[in-house]
Order: sequence, then structure tokens, then C-alpha cells
Amino acid sequence: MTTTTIERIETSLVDLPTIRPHKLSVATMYGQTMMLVKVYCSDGVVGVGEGTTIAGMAYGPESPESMKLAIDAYLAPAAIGRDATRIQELMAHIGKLVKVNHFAKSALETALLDAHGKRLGVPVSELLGGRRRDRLPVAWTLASGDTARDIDEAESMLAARRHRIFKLKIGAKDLRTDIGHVAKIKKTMGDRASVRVDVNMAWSETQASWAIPALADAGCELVEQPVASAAAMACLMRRFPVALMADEILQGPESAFEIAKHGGADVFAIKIEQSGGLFAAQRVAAIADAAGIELYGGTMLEGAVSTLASAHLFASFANLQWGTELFGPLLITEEILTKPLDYSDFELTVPNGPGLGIELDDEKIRRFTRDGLKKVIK
Ligand code: MUC
Ligand code: MG
Repeated sequence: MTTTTIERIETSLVDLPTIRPHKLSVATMYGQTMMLVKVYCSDGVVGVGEGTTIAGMAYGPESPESMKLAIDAYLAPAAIGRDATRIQELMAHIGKLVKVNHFAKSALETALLDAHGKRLGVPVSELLGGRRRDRLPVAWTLASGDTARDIDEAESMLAARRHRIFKLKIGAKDLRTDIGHVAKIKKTMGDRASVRVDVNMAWSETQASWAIPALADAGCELVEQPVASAAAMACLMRRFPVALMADEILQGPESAFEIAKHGGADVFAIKIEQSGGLFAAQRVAAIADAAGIELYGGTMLEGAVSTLASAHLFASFANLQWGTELFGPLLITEEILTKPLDYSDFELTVPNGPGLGIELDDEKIRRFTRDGLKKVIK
């Protein structure tokens, strides 16, 4: 039997507008850039993957441009000519040659899994051990920066039966303003929706100690990454009647083990990119399960490709107590798939077709593909 090898790897940057400015404590996003990677194999199968981050380099150490460079200069040369069907072996080989670069690795691994699923005629979820659910609850992030506009947005999401879990981005304003904002939204929603917040590390431990009980009083059920360090997170644990979730400090299995060992979170926001790929994210989930830490399917506001890769993985998790926030494709103005994803009745359907189970609208993508360097900071 001849080996199926990787023949060629192509990367591109696709700049897409967002439906409104998306305001986080670290930056305001006006658009989203997807770094797409296509893996061409010797059997004619082509797999697609995606690397996406938030606001260039404002959120984390990798940018779409750096992911592209890492793949073009290092990951692709290490992969070309090797067996396309031995994905874990190939990613381990690349791991020895390229340190960290988790987002770039996740994009390439996604493309390899998409290709292998297409080759075998099975969804990516089957390559990850098999799915336990076909539909995933999806939260929406309210981040317009304006309370009245956020309430209108939440009302329309509820009316359309698209989302009933709302994550509020706070941390950019003073504490009292932020708490007032959360309280007003939760009061308007009542029992019709749950409200959570993401501080994106903006607070000191002292600020968090003051603000978290007030958030709990306002009816907020989950506080995501209020402080920057794992040590400060551990100090905040078990002091307030609200769950604390780790996001930015969770950078793959080793960090997951450290956080679990020091009792630093009630919940993990698992992201395939931040973890270093789908297999690494699977190991993060195993550590959480073993430590009694609950799970949430996180997003880097990815487009359809990485959102679907995440969905296939989350569909296979034993536990997914807090649902997901796989709404990234809904934040951009353009539909980049030939058949839109099914977001209905507050959930996303995980497609059943081979690989990721999606088909890109190549013409649409070509229109938004960047052909030079672009200024991303406003
Ligand atoms: C984050 O920090 O969790 C997820 C939803 C959103 O609006 O931003 C992201 C990133
Ligand atoms: Mg977060």
C-alpha cells in the first residue's frame, strides 16, 4: 500500500468586517482576520484549517500574520512529504521543531483532521473518539459598550431563539459602572436568560474581591478570568457564591494541570487554538474531568472553519456543563460557507458530513483575501 503524503500547504489571510464594534477590556474589534490553511495531499484530498485571534496582538502572543509566517517558514516544510494520515505522529514531530505557536499548530492540525475525515468518509468528531451530542448550546457575547444597545441585542436574540446565555465583556470601565451594567441587563432578562461576565484579566485581586460579590448579588452566575495570574485566581476561589472560569491562563495541558493542582478554577474555557490543537484540548478536558473542574467550550471568535473544528471536539466531550460560545461566524457580516451553519433553538448543529462537514464559498473568500500588509491598530 502506498503512503498518502502531504504535497503542498497554502496559507492566506482573510479580513472580514464584524456586524458591530466588539468591545473587550483589551481592545475594540471592528473586523476579524482568519488565517486559512489548506493542506493538499497525494490522494487528491484537501483539508482546511483556521487560525484566528482577537485584535491582532492585543489578546495573545500570536497574530494572524505570525501564524501564517510560522506555517509558511516552519510547520509546512516540516510536514511536506510526510504521512498525512498519521496526524498525532506528525504533530509530535512538529512539536519538537517548533515551540509554542499554539494557534498555528491548531490551524494545521484542523486541516489534517478535515482531510483525514474526508478521506475516511467520517466527521472529525469520529476521529476524536465519537460524538456524544449533535447539538451544542451557544452563548452570545454582548459587547457593544452600551447597556441599552446590549439589552436590545439580547431581546432580539431571545426572540429569534438564537441565544439565552449572555456573556458580558467588562473590565474597561470603572467597577461601579460595570456592575451597574451587568445588574441592569440581568434585571431586564430575569429568568429568561443567564448572564455571565468576562473581565479578560483587567482587575487586580483587590478589585476582583470587591466586584465579584456585587456581581453575584446582581445575578451573574460565572466570572471569567477576572485577574491575570493563576496565583491570584487561586486566591479568589471558594470565597464567593459564583463560579470562576479560567481562560487566558489556560494554555494547554501543562497549564491545565498546574491550575487544577492549585485549585485555581471552577470551570475551564477550553479553546482549541489556545490549547495547541484539538488533541491538546482533549488532554485539557481529561485533566479537568479528573480534577472535578467543569467545562465550557470557548472561542477565539473564530470563523466557520475553526468554530466547526471546536464543535466536533466539544461534541465528543464527556462533560460540557456550561455549554459553548461558538458564535464567531455570527459576528461577521459575510457568510463564507456555501450552506450556512444551523443555529436554531439556542443551539448549533454539528454537521454530519465527512471531515468538518462544511464547504467554503471560494469566490466570497477570494474577495476578502488580503494581498499585502495591513495596518490593524486604529
Ligand atoms: C474570550 O476572552 O473569551 C470569546 C467571546 C468573546 O466575545 O470574546 C472571546 C474571547
Ligand atoms: Mg475569555
